[in-house]
Amino acid sequence: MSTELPRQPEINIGTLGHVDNGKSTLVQAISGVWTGRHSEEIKRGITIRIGYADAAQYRCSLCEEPYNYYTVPTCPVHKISCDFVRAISFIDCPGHHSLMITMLSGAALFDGAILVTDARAKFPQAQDREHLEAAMIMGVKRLVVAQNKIDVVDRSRARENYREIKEYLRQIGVEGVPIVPLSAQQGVGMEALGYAIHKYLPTPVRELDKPLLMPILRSFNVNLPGTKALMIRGGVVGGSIMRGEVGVGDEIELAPGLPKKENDPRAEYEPLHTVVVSIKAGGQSVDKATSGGLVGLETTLDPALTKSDALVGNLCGEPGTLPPVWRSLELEYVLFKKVVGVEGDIDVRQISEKEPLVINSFTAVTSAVVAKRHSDKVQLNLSKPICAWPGSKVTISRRIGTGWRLIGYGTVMG
Ligand SMILES: Nc1nc2c(ncn2[C@@H]2O[C@H](COP(=O)(O)OP(=O)(O)O)[C@@H](O)[C@H]2O)c(=O)[nH]1
Ligand SMILES: [Mg+2]
Ligand SMILES: [Zn+2]
Repeated sequence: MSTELPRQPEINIGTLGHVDNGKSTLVQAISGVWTGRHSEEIKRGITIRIGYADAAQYRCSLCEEPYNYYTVPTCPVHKISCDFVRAISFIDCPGHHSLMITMLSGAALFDGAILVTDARAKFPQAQDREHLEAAMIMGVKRLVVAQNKIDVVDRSRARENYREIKEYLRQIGVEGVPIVPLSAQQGVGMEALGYAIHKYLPTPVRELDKPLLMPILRSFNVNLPGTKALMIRGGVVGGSIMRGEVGVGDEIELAPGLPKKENDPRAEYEPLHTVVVSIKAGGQSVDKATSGGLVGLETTLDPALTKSDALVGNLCGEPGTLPPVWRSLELEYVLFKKVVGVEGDIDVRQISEKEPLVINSFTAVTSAVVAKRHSDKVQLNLSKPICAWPGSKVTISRRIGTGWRLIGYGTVMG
């Protein structure tokens, strides 16, 4: 079930929190969409890719605040039709601790976030902390906490856990965040969550007059095998618009593009220039799209170039306005004192020369080797180039145990 949206979503709300806390269940309870649609994810029961689900918010004029927000147009209590408030889009991040890198590429697109916690577990669990850190580095300023699974704890545990959450948020300097006790699975407390989303995750002011900037999160070949030449659709790229807008017929550029020698990531990269043929936003065909939700652009590119997520991590924008492309990157960096994404107390050791790291920049992920380090600056050789402005932030992850863990962040130097 996916309800028809009256409009393109206007805000991206990310989910944060430890695996199995109920992020995907919560998104499903609000939107009706189970984001782990891929067969492998269904088999393993965890979200692997970043999932999207859209929902509309409605307000009943007779229901009492804060229990007056619904995701259906008719109030289930009063059976009257509600006022449309706005359409929202959820970016559901993968839960598993080994998928931090994937989580980071989604976090770049969050306008606000819901931290989903498990009332049974002592807060914070390892990925609660790691996701919170990541969101703060990525500049996510607005947060709502969904204190989930209150159906399986007693009142005193629910209260104790509420205090754990409050105290931790205070310690890390995150103030004025609502904590909504609920059960996503039982659908209890969801109207109050709707109210908190409306009140604490407002739609940001958009820079519509700036040139288009859209980090790419998906790319596909939408043609079925054996499609006749005349019927072939151009390559499709999907992402979320950070600023500006895009219209059918617009010329766009994708950078860094693709390696000049096919399938050789060591080769020099070349940006792609193309034209937008059609646009999908909020599940509908539109002539123009702007920020909010996943936007799909059909282009005149050869679909072979966009197949199987080949262009994920590219920046899409108005030609000539995209940032420089870097193969070797100099960063001013800050490391955390402790590794946040693991249980226990592990110090983050200094970065050393020749060490392999992973860098996330917008939706791009690349492995890197440390070429040089002196005090708080590091020079990295990237396995794949990235497109980023001097001054823009990237996250730094290191292999610890079985996965890549967030250990700090850097600022691109010009
Ligand atoms: N008892 C209870 N179980 C829940 C609740 N929400 C989610 N779950 C269960 O917790 C497990 C993990 O949920 P999921 O949404 O996949 O977690 P995610 O890894 O954070 O996306 C599933 O078995 C859910 O059915 C809840 O409110 N109460
Ligand atoms: Mg999930
Ligand atoms: Zn009502």
